[in-house]
Amino acid sequence: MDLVTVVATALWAMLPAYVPNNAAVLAGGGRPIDGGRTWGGRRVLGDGKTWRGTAAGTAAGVALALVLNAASGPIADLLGVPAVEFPLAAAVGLALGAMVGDIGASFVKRRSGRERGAPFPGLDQLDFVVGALALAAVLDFEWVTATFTAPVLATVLVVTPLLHVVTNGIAYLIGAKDEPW
Ligand code: CTP
Ligand code: MG
Ligand code: K
Repeated sequence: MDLVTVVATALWAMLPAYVPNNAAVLAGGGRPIDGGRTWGGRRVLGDGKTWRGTAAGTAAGVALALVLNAASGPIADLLGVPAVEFPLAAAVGLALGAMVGDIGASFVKRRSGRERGAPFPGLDQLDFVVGALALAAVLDFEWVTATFTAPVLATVLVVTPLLHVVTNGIAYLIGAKDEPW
């Protein structure tokens, strides 16, 4: 696999996992998933993890995967790389998994005494990657192993934190997000 194919595959295959967090920021609000409950004197998840944000984020990721499937042939031809197609199970796994990974990170943050919005470098940038790949693997193991070869996976782990920093910085600057992480 040449470098262009590796990078194109990594970015394309992760798009349904990248979009949910941003959609959740735009759509978030309403009832928190933890219903305000606490554990050990701290919120289980906090007000930053809501049902509406989670549902909207998941829906946005799955919808994007379907749109990408419709466009993948011509774009792959243009780039001269093999097309990536998302089976529905993989699309749901990537999108919902990204949300679950982010929710899991909030659980860890609250247990370690970090208030809502506090940064946790490393976890903030990769929680959704781990969640997305893990749930996608549960729902469509063959697709994950065929798509995320070692070089593709390595590219994802390097490029995702960079993209996360840039997109969240932009979201902060345009006022969509309270913190730039
Ligand atoms: N959001 C949501 N539901 C989710 C994830 C995010 O409603 N499952 C919305 C919330 O409005 C949240 C915003 O997106 O405040 C930003 O997300 P994030 O940075 O993940 O949450 P934080 O508010 O920083 O909270 P935490 O410290 O728990 O990450
Ligand atoms: Mg945050
Ligand atoms: K987060």
